[in-house]
Amino acid sequence: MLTNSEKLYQQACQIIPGGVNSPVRAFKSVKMNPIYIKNGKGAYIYDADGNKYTDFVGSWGPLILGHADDDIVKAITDAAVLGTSFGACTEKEIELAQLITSVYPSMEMVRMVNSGTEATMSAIRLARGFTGRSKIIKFEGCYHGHADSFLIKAGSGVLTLGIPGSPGVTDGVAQDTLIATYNDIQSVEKLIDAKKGEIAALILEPVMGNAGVILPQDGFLQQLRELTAANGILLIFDEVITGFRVALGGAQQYFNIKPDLTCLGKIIGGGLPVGAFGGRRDIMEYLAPLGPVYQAGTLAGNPLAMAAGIAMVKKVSAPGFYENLEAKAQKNEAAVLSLLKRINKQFAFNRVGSMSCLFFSPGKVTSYAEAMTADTAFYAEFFKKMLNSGIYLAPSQFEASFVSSAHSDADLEHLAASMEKAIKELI
Ligand code: KE4
Repeated sequence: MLTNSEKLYQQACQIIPGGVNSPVRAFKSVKMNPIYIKNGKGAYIYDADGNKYTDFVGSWGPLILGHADDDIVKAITDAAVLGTSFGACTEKEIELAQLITSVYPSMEMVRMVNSGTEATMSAIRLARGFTGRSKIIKFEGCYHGHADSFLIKAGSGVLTLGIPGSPGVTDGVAQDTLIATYNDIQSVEKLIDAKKGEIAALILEPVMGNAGVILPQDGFLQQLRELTAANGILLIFDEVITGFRVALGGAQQYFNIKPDLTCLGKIIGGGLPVGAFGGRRDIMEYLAPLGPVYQAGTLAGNPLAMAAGIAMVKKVSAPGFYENLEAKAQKNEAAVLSLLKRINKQFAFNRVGSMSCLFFSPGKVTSYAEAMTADTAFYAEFFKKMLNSGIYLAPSQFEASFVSSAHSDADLEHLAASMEKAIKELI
């Protein structure tokens, strides 16, 4: 007897490639078919078969307040009855821009777009236009969305010249992306020395969140800031995950680094499609219609998305919000570390604020290479056991787990107990 999720997946596979609108939702790396979510409220989601899960994915980061937050839903419905889109200027665009730039001092100006990919893609084009240079540096394991310049693998050879990471990405595009190693400043110095005067920008996730969670080692971000400034290279922080997540002011506030450009997404849309990029006024004024670098979007600054984003940013800006979230995240970390000690396992648990990752690795994870030592087969079995215990985690070892303000102490105790049961059954 097929479950409702299985029936829906079969239908989807007939008309949607792989049955999904984004590959990671296909649950391939946990070797099962995807479940279909019917609705969510607070910390919980409910699938098409009526199963309830405590959700630690939060739509991959946006739902720092949990699902269907009353204030966000009201903001969207109030906006909807006034019109869903105008393709013209609205006051809400100014309000969200003011809210963002007031907590991100490095963002003297900001442009709204509809996704994280649009934000990073546009920031790269702007950096190339502003500097007149063509090459960019990214780090192996950092994900910046699916624009061609980012779907690049580390090539062989000392220059680690990029090679296409996907069919459809041309060699011409790939050759302008150089690949460095996160937390290895020498790998960046080598590229800069080899391509003097050719590099427009260096883009990174200040805390890696797409290879699991990997923290910048002491001084790495500061060294990048100094190195890029000394070589006329724009430093771009991709804070699509970390923005409004690890602190109100994102990783740049948490680590006290001032990038030239910042990309945002996820949380600033309150669950609706929103991305943004911004930074130094002299760079942002290169954007059309003021400057020569073209960038546009029919639904950019959409009034419903702006309303959701405004409601979200106002709520997370409330005094004590991040302190309360940190207390929850610390409680979760303490439970995990206590379990690892009791079972005498060297798995790595990495956390910044309310984003974390438990790697089923043989040791610490401070680099992409170490993250790749994680046992993905073990993770797949762990994921299924957690699902059966009513816990919804990312269907991949190489993603982040998120605590929201909607998670109660009881939810965190449920997580810890389920984790202990699942791991003890598997080791
Ligand atoms: P979107 O285009 O998916 O809105 O954002 C791309 C992006 C850019 N930068 C960072 C640091 C990101 O994490 C992302 C997207 N994150 C993934 C999950 N980690 C989205 C999930 C998916 O692809 O379905």
